[in-house]
Amino acid sequence: MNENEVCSLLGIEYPVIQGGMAWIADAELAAAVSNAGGLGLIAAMNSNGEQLREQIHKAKELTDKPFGVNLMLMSPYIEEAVQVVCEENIRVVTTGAGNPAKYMEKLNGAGVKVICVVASVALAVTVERMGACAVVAEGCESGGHVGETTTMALVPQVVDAVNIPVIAAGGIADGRGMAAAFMLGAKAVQMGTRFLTAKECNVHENYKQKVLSAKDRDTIVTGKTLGHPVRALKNRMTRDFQEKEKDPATTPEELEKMGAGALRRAAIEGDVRYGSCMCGQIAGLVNSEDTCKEIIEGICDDAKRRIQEIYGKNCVSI
Ligand code: TUI
Repeated sequence: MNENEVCSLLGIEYPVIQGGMAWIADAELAAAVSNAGGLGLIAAMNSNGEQLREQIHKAKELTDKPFGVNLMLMSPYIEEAVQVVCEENIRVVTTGAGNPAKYMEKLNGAGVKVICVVASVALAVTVERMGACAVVAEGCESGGHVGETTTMALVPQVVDAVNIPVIAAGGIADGRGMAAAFMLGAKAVQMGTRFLTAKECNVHENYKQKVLSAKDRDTIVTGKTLGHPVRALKNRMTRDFQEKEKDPATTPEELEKMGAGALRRAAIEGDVRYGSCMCGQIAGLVNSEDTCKEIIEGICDDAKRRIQEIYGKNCVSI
C-alpha cells in the first residue's frame, strides 16, 4: 500500500481501475485485476440479480482482495443489481451512462463507496454533492457509451471543480498515458481497452484479435441521433448503422433494434462483422496479450520512470 489517495481509499496497491465492460468484465477478469493489485470490477449491465450474485460469489472465491461492481444505469436490471450489491457486502461500485441520484442514498447507507463515471463537469459536481467518494472523468476517446469532451480537456476541468479524487479514463493504455493523467491532476486511471486483451479476459477470441490488430483510426462513434453515442471498432455493423442513421426514413425504433444485442453478438458469439466491438481509440497501441499483473505493474513502473526522468528520483511513488 502507498500514500496514493485512491489506493488508500480503496485498499488497493496500484492506482489502476478496470473499466466495467458489459458482457466482458466477469468474475475472472475482476479477480485477476484485483489479485494484481488494481481494482477489478464485475459488470452488472448484462446480468439479472441472481446472475450477478453468482459472479460475485465466484470472484470472492478467486480473490481476497477488494473488488467492485459496475452499475450501468441504463441496464434493465439496475434495481436488482443495486439490491444484490448491498446484500453481498460489496464495498465499492462504479456507475456509468447516467445520473445515479436515485441509488446514492441506498448504496451509501449500506456502506458501499460510490465512484461515478462522468463525462461532464456538471455531473461531477452533482455526484460529489450526493456523496460520491471519487469520480472517473471519462473522455470521449473511450470505448462504449461516450460523452463529447476529450480526456485532455475534461480531466483538468473536473479536477478544478471537485474536492474528491479524480480518476482519468479514455485513451490511456500505457505508462505515458498514466503519467499524462497524473499531470492533469488525476490520482488514478481507469482502463478498459487495455484489459480487453488481457490473458484473463474471456471476451471472444475474434474480438480480442480485432482489438490487437486495430490501428489509430479504426474506431467510430454511432448512435448520436439516439442520444446514446457508442464508440466501437469499424465493421459491417457500424457501416450499416451509419447509413441508416443518415437516412431520414429510418425510425429510432429501427436503429434501437439494430443496436440491441450487438455487443453480446461480438463479445460472446464472436461475430465481429455484425456485432458491436466496443473499444477505445487507444486500441492501436494495444498490441500484445498480457496478464493483468504484467499490464498493471508494467504501466505503473513505466509511468514512475517517466515522471522521475523529468522530476528526479523520490518525487513520486505509484
Ligand atoms: O457507461 C460507460 N460506457 C459504456 S456503458 C456500455 S453498455 C451499452 N450497451 C449497449 C448499448 C449502449 C451501451 C458500454 N459502454 N461509460 C461511462 C460513461 N458515462 N460515459 C459517459 C457517461 C455519461 C454520459 C452522460 C454519464 C452521464 C451522462 O449524463 C447523465 C445526466 O443525466 O447528466
